[in-house]
Amino acid sequence: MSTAAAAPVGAKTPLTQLPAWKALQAHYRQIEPRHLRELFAEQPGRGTELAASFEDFYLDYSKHRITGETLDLLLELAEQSGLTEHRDAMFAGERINTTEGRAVLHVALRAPREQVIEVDGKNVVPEVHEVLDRMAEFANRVRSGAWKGHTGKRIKTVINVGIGGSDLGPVMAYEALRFYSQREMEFKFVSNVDGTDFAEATYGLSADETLFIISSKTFTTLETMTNAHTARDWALQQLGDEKAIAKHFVAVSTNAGEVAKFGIDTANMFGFWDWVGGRYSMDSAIGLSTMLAIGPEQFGEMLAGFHAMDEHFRTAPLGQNLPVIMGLLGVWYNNFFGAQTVGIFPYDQYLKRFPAYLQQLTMESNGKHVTLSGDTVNYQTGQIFWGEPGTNGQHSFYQLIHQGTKLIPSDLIGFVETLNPLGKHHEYLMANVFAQGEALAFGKTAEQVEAEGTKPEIVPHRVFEGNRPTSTLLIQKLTPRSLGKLVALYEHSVFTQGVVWQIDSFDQWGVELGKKLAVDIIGDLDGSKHNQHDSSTAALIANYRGRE
Ligand code: G6Q
Repeated sequence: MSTAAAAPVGAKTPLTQLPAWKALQAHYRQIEPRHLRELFAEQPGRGTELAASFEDFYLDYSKHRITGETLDLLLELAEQSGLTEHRDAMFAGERINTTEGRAVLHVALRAPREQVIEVDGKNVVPEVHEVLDRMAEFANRVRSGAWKGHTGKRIKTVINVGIGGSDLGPVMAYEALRFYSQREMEFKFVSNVDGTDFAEATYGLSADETLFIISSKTFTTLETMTNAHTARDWALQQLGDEKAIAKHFVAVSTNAGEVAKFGIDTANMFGFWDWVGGRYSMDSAIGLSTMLAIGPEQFGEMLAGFHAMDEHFRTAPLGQNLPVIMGLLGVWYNNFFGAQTVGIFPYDQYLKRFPAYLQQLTMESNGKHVTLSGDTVNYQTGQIFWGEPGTNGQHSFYQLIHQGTKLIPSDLIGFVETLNPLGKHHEYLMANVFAQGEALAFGKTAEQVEAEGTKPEIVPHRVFEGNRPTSTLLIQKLTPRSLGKLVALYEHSVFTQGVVWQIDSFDQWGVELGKKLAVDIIGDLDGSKHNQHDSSTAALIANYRGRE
């Protein structure tokens, strides 16, 4: 086990100098003019040949502008980029987050008890399970009503206070797994420093039935600490006794000192470690609200799903490896077709927060402009991820994907079984998944439009060029386990891309500057400071102050 702080794999050939990159550039010129209609006509078995599966996940990537050769070249690019070595370094606990000198071990959060994963010679898996066990004990007490609030009542509402990685995973997982949640309890999430978020979340609530989970890795984040103090005041105002805090506040953090200073008993603190990145932390104690909602057993199922996908990523040959294939297809469009964005369209209402979750995972991880060695990249890195659940998006922005001028490769995610069978709803939903993939790929020609008797001047407006690529991911059913696999699939896809782009996917320095400037400007707003600003910012501050 290495304890080195240096990059895990040796000096790199610049990406654009790799033989596979050059071959892909030449290959792109052959593929770009080709239409999916031709590619399908030429390869009768394409629909099943360009597909891969793992357990109940079936990934159809045949509607991509690729041939078998494209995939071979992309796989060569992954190999020449050292993907397997980087992957193994991550699983071995090496400090692959070089700019922060940290290991990247979210995979340890879902490792079974008996697995050994070492950081600096120490097996971290026992600590992971120790915290999971404490969380489970706490969750069982709250869920059963054994945990009583200050006035002896059971907890009815749980409010997670956190932001970014300490919010998006918990809220996404709660929404996704709401079907499995304890319905007598209500779960809310406060993240924004905008007081509206707190005010609306607590509107009409009784503090004596409310539990706050203050989730912050650092316990210093402005938004979370502001909301946490407001929550404390709100609770004290209703309960009128400092002793009540111990019954209504718990903390999830790596910073015991700050937790104690805030007034939360560290016996009610659930810890995690510096090798858990914020956006990779939903399996750590940051997932406490998820465990409270669905119970320890189902939470364990979710972790088992993550772990299953980890093992698939770690062991499956690259050409059958779902995260690798998805990651490389992203590279193909980003770096060769120049596609700027990726559409994420889950056809499941429970996944309504999944696109927002993925935005942080993908864009904070791979939105980088320098390589691991500090050189400015001369190619594009992270794509812009966005999306909404289907079918809603079809009645708004899909127009641009079908007939606009931009290429937007999209992921369509569907489930074979619904959790809420109601008449023919599910068949209609799934018919739309398949119809969209088909329409985007094959479009509608002018001849077809004319044959329908359309007036000649209207024909061009009704033509669909097609050749719009999609992946379709078909999963059996939305369960804690399949959610775990789904999230891990994208985590490792992001990793794959980061390795190819030679960047640090695990730091987030880009978040810092705005945070620091905001702290300075607070002084300008309350008049305690008179910082120098550019003329625009100075005028905005003056305008705001003049109108208060
Ligand atoms: C995620 C980022 C960021 C972080 C938040 C909250 O990878 O680091 O989104 O999660 O800024 O940080 P704290 O948990 O420390 O409050």
